[in-house]
Amino acid sequence: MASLLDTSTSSTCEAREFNFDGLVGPSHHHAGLASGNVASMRHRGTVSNPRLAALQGLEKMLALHRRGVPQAILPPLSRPNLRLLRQLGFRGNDAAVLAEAAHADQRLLSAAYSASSMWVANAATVSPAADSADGKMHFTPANLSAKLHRSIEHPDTTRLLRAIFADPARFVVHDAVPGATSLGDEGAANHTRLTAGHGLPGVQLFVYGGETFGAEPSARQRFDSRQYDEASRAVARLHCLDSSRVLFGKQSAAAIDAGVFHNDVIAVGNLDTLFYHEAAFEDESGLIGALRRSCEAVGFTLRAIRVDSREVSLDDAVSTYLFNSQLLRDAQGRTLIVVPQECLELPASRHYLEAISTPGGAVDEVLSFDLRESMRNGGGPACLRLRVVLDDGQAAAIRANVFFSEELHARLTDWVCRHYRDRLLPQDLADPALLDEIRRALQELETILALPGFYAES
Ligand code: SUG
Repeated sequence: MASLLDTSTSSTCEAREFNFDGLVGPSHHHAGLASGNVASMRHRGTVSNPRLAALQGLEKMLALHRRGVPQAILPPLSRPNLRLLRQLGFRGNDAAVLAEAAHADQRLLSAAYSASSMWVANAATVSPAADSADGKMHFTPANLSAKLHRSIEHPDTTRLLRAIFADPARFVVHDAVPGATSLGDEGAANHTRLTAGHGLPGVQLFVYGGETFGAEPSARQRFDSRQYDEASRAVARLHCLDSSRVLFGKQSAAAIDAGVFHNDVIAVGNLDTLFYHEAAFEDESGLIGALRRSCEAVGFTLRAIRVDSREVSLDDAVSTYLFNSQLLRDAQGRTLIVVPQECLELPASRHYLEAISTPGGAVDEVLSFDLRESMRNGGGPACLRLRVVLDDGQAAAIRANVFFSEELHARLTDWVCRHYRDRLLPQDLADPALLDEIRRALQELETILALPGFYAES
């Protein structure tokens, strides 16, 4: 078999990066569960539209698929998570458990019903085979231990990834890193891979906010870190990465306090390019210098696009999610930047995007999407996708019907329109009819996606 490290490989061995987008689940609502995430906190208790949320996500997938960007889908996890509520001492049949939980604390019910698995950038960290000493692709599901509603995701995420990436000769899906606060791991949202080509060896940058064995955060820090250095280091070891091609960088405390709860709110990389705000890292020049040297050692030159605060302030970066964009190369080799429409509504980010997309600029085209339902919970275009580099053999080994097509889009749109409500408030979650509606929907979904039994086991 030709090695992926071989740049002269035939086209059958050429690797492409797939964006696996999270399909928004039918219980999407705004519960304000994520302190440190200013959009989530601001929209607590407001009415959501799960149907629109799912359709907005599908619209983005379709548009990128039509541009020739390899696109796939990850289904939502089963909700409500009754296992959580039973573990917390609520008893009786399912309806009784929901009623008791609603009576005790509405937020527990919201946690059990949260559709947060849609933000699949937090599902796992992924390392392509080209970077791993054993020549396999590695996944480590994120423990998401910082927030209750997210900490319950990883057992089912692990099952899901093992069901999709099932071939043990090609894929390794690890267990999540143990879930202490000081081992918090939030997955690919804090991880960027830089490379000259998706199938070629790359440099992996892990960004953390907290230090497992460091001092307590100073009293001046407003929000806690969600990603810890030792969790990132564990993932790098699990993935059999070459330590000379791995870097660990610290987020700036100012960024976390401004609402950068994941590094992908302030930086995004693609191929040889890192697009970031000057306030992203604690030691910007040290980190970018080290990154440049690592990229040179692998054989390519880092293209760093740095945005300073006079161009776009830190607060504007957080409110527009300019950096939570997807930087993509389309089938014609053009560079696209996929942004939420909020970026075009604020003059600073709009002017910035206009400037970089003029002829000869860093990008060829700006694509904006209305993702407002997800944005109200702090999830932009980049949060909604997990990047997975696959060569033809790896792609062929995936039996689930998760690769995007016009047909899959049509089937999922029809499925969403038949099963999803168009209005949901946190207090509606106590309605036992919602549980039945969601169960029926998910049962049908596992057939559409050829993932037999996935929801039955949840
Ligand atoms: O973990 N929001 C998610 C948003 C995740 C965004 N992901 C990335 N940046 N990659 C979070 O904070 C809000 C749920 C609520 O409040 O109902 C929430 O979980």
